[in-house]
Amino acid sequence: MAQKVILTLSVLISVGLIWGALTYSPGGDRGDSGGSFENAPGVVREENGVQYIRIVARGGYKPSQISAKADIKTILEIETQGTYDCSAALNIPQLGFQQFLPATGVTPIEIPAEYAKDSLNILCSMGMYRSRIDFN
Ligand SMILES: [Cu+2]
Repeated sequence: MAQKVILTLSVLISVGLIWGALTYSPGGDRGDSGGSFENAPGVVREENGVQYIRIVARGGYKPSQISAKADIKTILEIETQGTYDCSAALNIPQLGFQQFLPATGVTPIEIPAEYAKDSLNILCSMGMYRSRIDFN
């Protein structure tokens, strides 16, 4: 009888361990929910009721994930730094925006408040490099 109890207990413990291992996800994997995502300093700032988002385009877009405030006039500042790769061929499909950026400089792109919701994808013309802004 005692053996049966011990067997049942060890089965329960094993199941618990396996379940734990399967459902454990190391920090950083937050899926698409945004919410608690922390931006690096200097990426998003607000001045006089306008939100500014700074993205560096060079061999990709950095940062690749940005959390921003929704429903506020937003200006993307796309910074190029001797950018000769295709991240200079900027494409923001949801805004119908497509432009070649200067190799070096800062290109401001206005996002009207009504577009500052859900998420916005920043892509190179081929869709190989990308960044995503989550508005919440
Ligand atoms: Cu590309």
